[in-house]
Amino acid sequence: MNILFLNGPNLNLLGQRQPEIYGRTTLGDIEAQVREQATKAGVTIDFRQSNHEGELVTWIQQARGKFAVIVLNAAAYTHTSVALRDAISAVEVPTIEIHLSNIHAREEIRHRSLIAAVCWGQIAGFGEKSYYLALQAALQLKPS
Ligand code: CA2
Repeated sequence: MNILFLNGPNLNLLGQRQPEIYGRTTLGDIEAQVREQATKAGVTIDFRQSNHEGELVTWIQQARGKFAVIVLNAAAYTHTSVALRDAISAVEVPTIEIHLSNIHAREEIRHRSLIAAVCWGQIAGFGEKSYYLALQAALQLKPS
């Protein structure tokens, strides 16, 4: 099984800015942990980050037939992107929406997710553990 982890804008800054909100762990640290856990579980992962909406759309489109599950932290595009929502709808690869922070407990602009309705489910508020929980969800819930 192959799982695609996608990360949206500014997540490359993790661990370097605003540690009070997003913690001190870098995206590279999270990738290393996810990779280790995936290897132990006998699955392969691809882990990518982009600050560009179109690149994320292209990666989602290209996931068809190559990945069993997409784990997506769309970052700020969560709240704005009809393009990402349409790509998730079209690709027919089960997609798990994740967030480090609990978006529902933050400013009102973050309460609405435009992608939630087309995702398999949402994991939010567990810091870097949101990524590890998403891996577990992908392993346990994957439809055969
Ligand atoms: O909690 C999450 O994972 C978010 O997807 C993070 C996004 C935010 O726009 C969403 O509402 C919730 C922001 C990612 C930016 O990450 C930064 C990390 C360090 C410094 C600045 C931004």
